[in-house]
Amino acid sequence: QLNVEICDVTLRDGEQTPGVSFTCQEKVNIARKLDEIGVEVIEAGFPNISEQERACVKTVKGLGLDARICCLARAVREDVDAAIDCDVDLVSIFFATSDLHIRIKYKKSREEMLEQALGMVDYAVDHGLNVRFSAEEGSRTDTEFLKEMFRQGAERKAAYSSFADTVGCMTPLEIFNIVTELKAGLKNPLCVHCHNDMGFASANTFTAAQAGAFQLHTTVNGIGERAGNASLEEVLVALRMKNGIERYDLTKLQEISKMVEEYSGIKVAKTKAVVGEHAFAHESGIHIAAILEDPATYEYFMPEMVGGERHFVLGKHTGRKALAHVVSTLGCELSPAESDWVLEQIKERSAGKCSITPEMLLNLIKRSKECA
Ligand code: HCA
Repeated sequence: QLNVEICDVTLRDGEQTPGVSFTCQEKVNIARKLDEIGVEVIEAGFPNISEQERACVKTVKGLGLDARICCLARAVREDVDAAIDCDVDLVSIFFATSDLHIRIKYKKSREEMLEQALGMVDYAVDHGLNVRFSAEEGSRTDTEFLKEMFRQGAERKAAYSSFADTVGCMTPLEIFNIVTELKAGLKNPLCVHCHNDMGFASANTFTAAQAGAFQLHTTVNGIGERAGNASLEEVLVALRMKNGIERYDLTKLQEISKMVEEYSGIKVAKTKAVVGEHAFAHESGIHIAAILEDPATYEYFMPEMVGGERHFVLGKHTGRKALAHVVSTLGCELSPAESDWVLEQIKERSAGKCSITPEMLLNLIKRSKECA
């Protein structure tokens, strides 16, 4: 089995989704649900951005959850002071390590930035904090510099080194290779933080774990800046299905997904893996006929595993068996001629892009008795 832990960053990076701002009560509800699922670390916020944010990180820390509470800090004194004030279990001290970011944002040399960041690692460690030493832009950073940064961070007692694919520019093979290389000389556990700009965030996160990354960053529904982050639900399902990791309570995944959808106002795509409305919906008559015999024919994992339900949808591809099944769930029965007539009506309506509601079906069943 892979040796991993989850650090869910919904309450911090997830809240950096344009237009998203959670109330403190919403953060508390999400944190409790993450804790019930068994997530090991919850990144609760960025306490130096406002008094309310700081107060809320303290509130989340004060809940006494099993999960450890983490917060974000730039490599500057006031951010680390805010983390100390919140008494978090882990502080992520980050700076952007790529030459592009160092030139544009900091206007300092790499060495000067590293010195400043290491000074903040020392400062946090001296104040009793566990530190995650985080390379924002790790994926576009000179590998030798990254190794040197992580080597020095570990020497200064950073508990973790963290690699961020900040602009989501990596493919699974690339992340496998870089994680393998970084891991080789590393004295502390490696974290990965993957963005979704090419749609690879969850795949990259899981692949990084296969290459030896320990702490995996996720957000519920994959929300986050731009195209978002790795999805908690996708990563946890992959850990269960591909690695047999049983300790997370996946039955709460649909519940937490709906909670975050409501609080964030960011609608989950119907086709989203694991939690989308269509994740366990079937329309094809061929598929439904097989599923009625054995759901494993067209479902890799069962909806119950993630707190979901299977749905059969009637439409253009519906066959006789599927129709008979759906009709029987409404307590009705159709003769072969009635069934053919209803099928014809369904196909006609779905060609007009009209979806078939249960009421519509009941009406068709009734009319079939007169028309067929
Ligand atoms: C950001 C920082 C970060 C990384 C944080 C971390 C990123 O740009 O907001 O590594 O802990 O995406 O690079 O979220």
